[in-house]
Amino acid sequence: MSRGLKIVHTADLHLGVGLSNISLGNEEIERKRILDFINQLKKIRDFAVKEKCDFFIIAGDVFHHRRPSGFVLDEFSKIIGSMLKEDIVVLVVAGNHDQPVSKDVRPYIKALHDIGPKNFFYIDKPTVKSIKGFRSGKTVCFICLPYLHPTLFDPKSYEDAIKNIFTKLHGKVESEYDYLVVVGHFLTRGAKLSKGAKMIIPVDDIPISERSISSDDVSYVALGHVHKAQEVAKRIIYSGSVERINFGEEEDEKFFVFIEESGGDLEYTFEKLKCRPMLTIPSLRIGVKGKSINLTKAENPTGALLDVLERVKILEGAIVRLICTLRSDQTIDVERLDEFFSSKNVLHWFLRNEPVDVDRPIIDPVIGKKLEEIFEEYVRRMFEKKVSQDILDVVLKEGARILRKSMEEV
Ligand SMILES: [Mn+2]
Repeated sequence: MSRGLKIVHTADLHLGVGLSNISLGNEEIERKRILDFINQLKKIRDFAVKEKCDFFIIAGDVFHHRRPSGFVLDEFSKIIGSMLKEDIVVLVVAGNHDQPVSKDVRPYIKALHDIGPKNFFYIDKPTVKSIKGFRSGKTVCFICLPYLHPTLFDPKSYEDAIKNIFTKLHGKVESEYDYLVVVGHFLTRGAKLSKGAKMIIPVDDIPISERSISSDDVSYVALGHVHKAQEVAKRIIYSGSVERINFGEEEDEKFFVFIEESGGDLEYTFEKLKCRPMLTIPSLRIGVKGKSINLTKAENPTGALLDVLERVKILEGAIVRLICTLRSDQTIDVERLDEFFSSKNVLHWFLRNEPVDVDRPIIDPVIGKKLEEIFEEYVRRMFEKKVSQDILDVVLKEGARILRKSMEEV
């Protein structure tokens, strides 16, 4: 009896990150956190081995940093090696984090590819590749679309450029295959972002239509880049990241996707990954309203804060972010909070002191002007008569957007 084709699709492993944009400030905690991500990959690997999958697809962003540590590189290599031994084909299509910033630099992961294992592929250029699965004997033709940086294109025609690349690759597809699968790393227009994902997607990303990278004969589109798992459209899927990468993903559940051949077609299910809880206090999710815990009127701010915390359900192993508002003459007894949180077995907690009105424009205290105004003045002074009005407008608009974004970033 012939076996059906089986594929696992994951993406956005971001191995090596503790929390993106946030320093945990403690090596042991960082290490535990890095292991969280590695352990998620192990779980997915175990699933693929148990199910005797043909293909293990990673749709970009393997390592968080362009120079992963030896530990992270070795752990990844061991996990991949154990799948290769089981005759699983591992296909990695490069995400933005996998690509070097300069042409002269090579990504570490390419070294694994260059050893030349028969069933490991790292693809960093748009490529068509037909591969026969060892288990099912079914041939999958992969159209691989690594992340293509928008700055390499005219922003107005970015989407057309991607669409042309897809069409060109599609034209190269030979007829000898059982299923046609696209693997890509892009922001698509239909994608929903995690609640705080503004800070995860590169600021210069240009969303493209999911239709631009698919066609009717494609059985499945395996996407990476957006960290929230979702079906953008039928057969067009983001597996999402494997762990919550920062507080922007606090409310996300995490998954990988299991794809199985059924009646001449590919069906897919989201497989849930248990991951470490993250908790911002206050948040409506836990019934504590407001943007911050206002302690400015408390005589004993530590006591008042602990009163709030006593009412909250804090999950074991959580990473907790406290947002409080304190007067400059008030202090919090860190030792008492440490005691409280270690009694709850949290992995890590930290406190952020927010000004009372977090929405107010950011004023430079010396010049007394809004940062956006200062930026505009500077750009006008430097470039007003040197570049066209069109370019000036784009610079001002984009600059203001990046400024606002950087202010939001936590
Ligand atoms: Mn990405």
